Amino acid sequence: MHQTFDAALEINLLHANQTGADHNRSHFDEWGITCLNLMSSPGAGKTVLLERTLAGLKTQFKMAVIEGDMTTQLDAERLRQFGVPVIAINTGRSCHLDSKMVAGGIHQFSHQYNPAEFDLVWVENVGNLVCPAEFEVGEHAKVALLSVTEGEDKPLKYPIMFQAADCLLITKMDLAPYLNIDLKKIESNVRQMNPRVTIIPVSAQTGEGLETWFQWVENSIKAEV
Ligand SMILES: Nc1nc2c(ncn2[C@@H]2O[C@H](COP(=O)(O)OP(=O)(O)O)[C@@H](O)[C@H]2O)c(=O)[nH]1
Ligand SMILES: [Mg+2]
Repeated sequence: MHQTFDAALEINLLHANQTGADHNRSHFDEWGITCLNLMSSPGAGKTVLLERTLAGLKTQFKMAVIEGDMTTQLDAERLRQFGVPVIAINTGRSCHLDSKMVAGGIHQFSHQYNPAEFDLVWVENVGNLVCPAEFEVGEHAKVALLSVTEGEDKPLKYPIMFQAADCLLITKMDLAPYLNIDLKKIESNVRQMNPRVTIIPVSAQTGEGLETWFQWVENSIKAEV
């Protein structure tokens, strides 16, 4: 009985969220902005990757960030040092951003800046390998990060995230030599969940794979204009 009620509630919740996400996307489309949603477990390297990406692509694209964290402005403050608009959203007890929260961020962004001047809005989602994959926020593509320290089995244990991803970054590749980790196994587990995903091994520390990642970002922007 309870299960039926919970399932109906969840369907309604996701449906309302989807409507909001479509609305957010229509704003981005109207302004010619591509929106990319970064998702991973806490500490996989989203903010450091964003730091490297903001620095690496700043001459090519005008970018802004919507930064989701349960509490604190710590990541937002780190990213503001790169001279881009950063809209911080604190989700409180919620373990993911939803489309309504991001709508609030978009509202703030479009009042403070001229959105038509921007090419790319990054969303850094709350660190969580489950819920963010289910709640679209209006992004054009989803980027999941899995660090080499998390183990080969995570794509099998958290399938929704890996099924939803358009691009999967295997992060912290510089640490791989120190770990007992089978990279081929990570890749085949990811492929088992999602045969069409683009997989890019990267290290924000050494710069490995970043050119390939930047190229993927550039192609996503072109695909949307
Ligand atoms: N060795 C190494 N450490 C990294 C790399 N990327 C991130 N880190 C470290 O991982 C920790 C978490 O990174 P952060 O970007 O804050 O992760 P987030 O929680 O996903 O945003 C920090 O101590 C980073 O310095 C990397 O490529 N190599
Ligand atoms: Mg972060």
